[in-house]
Amino acid sequence: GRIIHLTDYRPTDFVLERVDLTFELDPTETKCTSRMLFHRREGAAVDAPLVLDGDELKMTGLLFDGMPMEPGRFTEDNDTLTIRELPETAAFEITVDTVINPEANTQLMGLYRTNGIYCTQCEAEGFRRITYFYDRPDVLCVYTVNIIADKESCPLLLSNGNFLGGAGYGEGKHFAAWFDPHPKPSYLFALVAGDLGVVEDTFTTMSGREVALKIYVEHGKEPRAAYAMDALKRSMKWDEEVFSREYDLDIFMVVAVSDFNMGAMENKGLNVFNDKYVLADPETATDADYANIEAIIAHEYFHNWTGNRITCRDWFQLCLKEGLTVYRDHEFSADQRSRAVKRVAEVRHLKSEQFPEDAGPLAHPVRPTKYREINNFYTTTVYEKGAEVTRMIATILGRDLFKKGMDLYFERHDGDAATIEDFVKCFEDASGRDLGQFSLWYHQAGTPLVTVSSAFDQAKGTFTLALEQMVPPTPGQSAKEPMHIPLRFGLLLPDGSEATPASIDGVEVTGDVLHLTKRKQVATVTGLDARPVVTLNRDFSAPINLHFERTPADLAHIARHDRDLFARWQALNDLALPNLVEASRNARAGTAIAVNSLLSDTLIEIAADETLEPAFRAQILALPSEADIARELGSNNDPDAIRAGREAVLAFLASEGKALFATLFERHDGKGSFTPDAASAGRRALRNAALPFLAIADGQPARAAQAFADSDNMTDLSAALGVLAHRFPEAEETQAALETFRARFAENALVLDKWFAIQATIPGEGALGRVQQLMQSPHFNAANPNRVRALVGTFAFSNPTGFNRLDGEGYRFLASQILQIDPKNPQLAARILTSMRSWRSLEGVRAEHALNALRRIAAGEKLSADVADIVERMLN
Ligand code: HT7
Ligand code: ZN
Repeated sequence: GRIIHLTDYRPTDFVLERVDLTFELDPTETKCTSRMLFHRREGAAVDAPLVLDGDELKMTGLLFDGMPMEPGRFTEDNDTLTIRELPETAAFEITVDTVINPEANTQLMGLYRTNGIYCTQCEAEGFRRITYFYDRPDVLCVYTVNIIADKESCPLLLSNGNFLGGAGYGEGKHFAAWFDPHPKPSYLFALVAGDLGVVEDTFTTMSGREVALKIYVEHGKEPRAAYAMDALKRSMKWDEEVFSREYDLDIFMVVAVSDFNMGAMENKGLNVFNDKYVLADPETATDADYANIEAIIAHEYFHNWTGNRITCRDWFQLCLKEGLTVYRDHEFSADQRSRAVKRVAEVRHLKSEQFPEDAGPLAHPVRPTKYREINNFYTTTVYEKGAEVTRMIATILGRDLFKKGMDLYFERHDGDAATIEDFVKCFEDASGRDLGQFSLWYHQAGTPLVTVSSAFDQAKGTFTLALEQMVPPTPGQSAKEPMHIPLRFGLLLPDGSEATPASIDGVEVTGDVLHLTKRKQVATVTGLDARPVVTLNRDFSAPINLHFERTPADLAHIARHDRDLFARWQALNDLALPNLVEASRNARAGTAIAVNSLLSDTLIEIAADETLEPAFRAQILALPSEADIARELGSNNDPDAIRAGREAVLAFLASEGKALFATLFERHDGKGSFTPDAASAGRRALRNAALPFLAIADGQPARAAQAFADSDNMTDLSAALGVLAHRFPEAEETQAALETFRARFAENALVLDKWFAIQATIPGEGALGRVQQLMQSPHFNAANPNRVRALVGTFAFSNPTGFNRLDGEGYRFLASQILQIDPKNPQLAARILTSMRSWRSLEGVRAEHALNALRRIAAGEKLSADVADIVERMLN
């Protein structure tokens, strides 16, 4: 494929005023008629042709102002339809007829069928698989959609906007018409037709308009959509209260489908969801599932303003809608739950997903400048780092000026296809602050490293903090400029209270934010009686790596006393990580492993602290993962040694804290009526964080088996099954529990995905054989993306020792899977392949095997652009 550059952007030669679409649905021969009204853009060349996008289309008719187009006036090639000799100024109508085979569409882009339901996915470039069109985000127009289909199999006919009307249509058929008054780009188009159940409610907006809310799910699953509906209403209310955003149609619909490439899609007024992010009840969904549903329902709803009303000029601006909308859904969840616990979870996710991306061959700026396949840029960098960049604007400006900037953005750009520059300008204009240097966060890839040292002069009462920043080189960017890094900080005194210094010089400080802007800076703090302990990057105010040599005693002090709960978690993490790294080195060298007693004491003390919320204490007990340790080690990694070192530390903690873990496990017994709220979820989380330690201390599966038998909700049940499977894979109890679970949930695809994922993450050499065996199971379905992700994806992403086998079999297995998935669903194949993005940080033998596997993929015949792009970047 061709490389697309940001600098090549130019507007279309023609303006599309409106489009009328008519679909006659059929499983294998759907007819689509598109009538488009165009006029030549002012300033466009008088002989410029109209060039429309297409992908694998079969065109059966082409009209110009209602008359068949003469063959000499148009050309069709692989991906374009070009029409010449068009009017200089007058408006004209082009009608295109196409025939589509939804049944054969395994890519799940464009119009496809899933469980008998017709459904579309148009972002980023799926609309061109339906008809020839200006399939780009800066072409906005109003849509009328007519849908004709078999009445019996498709009682439900949905599209964007407001319902105009419907009627019978010949024998056994009917039709429905929809009109969306809000101009939109083609990627927000949606059509759904089929036979589904519905959950209905209403929402009265801030100006008193009543909006009909409908969530469509498979018949019989309606009760499982209640939580999603509740989350939707809370999202609508929150967006009014916090961002002053009101919904703008008479109806808002959500449809859940079981075959979907991503989480969900924000089509105007008609969101389409992976059913995993809609369906929940206590028996089948975990607390994590509930939290995800809440976040994703909110995310897609929030797109109505950040994405739909204000959209992107081109796909390079993807973070304009995604980074901002993730920031908004993070804030929503923080308000609905515990802010600190939510922040810990966000940072854990950022560090485990985005930091490795930014440190490897797939690193790219939040706003890239070139791409080969846009589907590969729906990345954690665009989404999660993009959200962190938005958060930093809020941190630098403060709450009120941030709100003023957002208000200005909505006012100034409503109805626009905007850019990141437009967005940043709103905050500059609202605050008067220059964000020029700050904007480097959008343009420079790589996680900045901030190195800090400190000194205290008792005689003078001054404290100095020397800060140095470095942004590592990334593909295509070798030299970097210093960034504007906002660091929330505090100075803790020996009694845990906070010092108020007389002055701070050398670095700009606003409130509790220190603005690092140069490569090297020294902050001098005066007026201190005692040496303070510096707490830095509170709330993870900047997405950086921080190297700050601090004693375990100082870290324990922060972990015990900081008023920022997040900083307390971070300090304990910073105390644990070097210990785990050291343990891994010892395990590799065959030398003795020791655990710092300050680590075990502080960890046990905080986990026992009843004044702290259980969810936070559960986060404290979840030590840095094997992947976290690998990242800290950086290179020449041996996943087996990392695991062995971490296991030794866990064993020590399990024995030291056994009494506490037993208390936590028993006290927070999950029995009783289940509610999915954050406080109840926190109690379950703490209990389930204690269980693995107990299993280690017990050395046998009885307690976990009992927990499995006693569980009355999916959170506890799957946690107990996970402990059994991961700690005692060969035990009879485990085999029995796996079979009980399978038999009980054999008809529930989403729960079976958990069964597959738990087994895919059983550590050690035997994992691959188990995964291969599971692929032979009658429950495995290679055509369902959720199932493939649950088994193959989870194995490659989340089983370091199983996947990174020394003999390279894990990589060879993945290569053959990628080559098999790619012809059917390139997006899915490309995404799973990114599990190998850190292959260069493996030790030599494994790295060599990984390289060979990647080469095998690269040599594959007829690779999709998606996979070719990823594999080539990983090899470069
Ligand atoms: N905006 C949505 C992105 C999306 C998508 C992209 C490529 C291929 C399939 C897709 N499904 C959904 C999701 C979101 O961020 O809200
Ligand atoms: Zn989004």
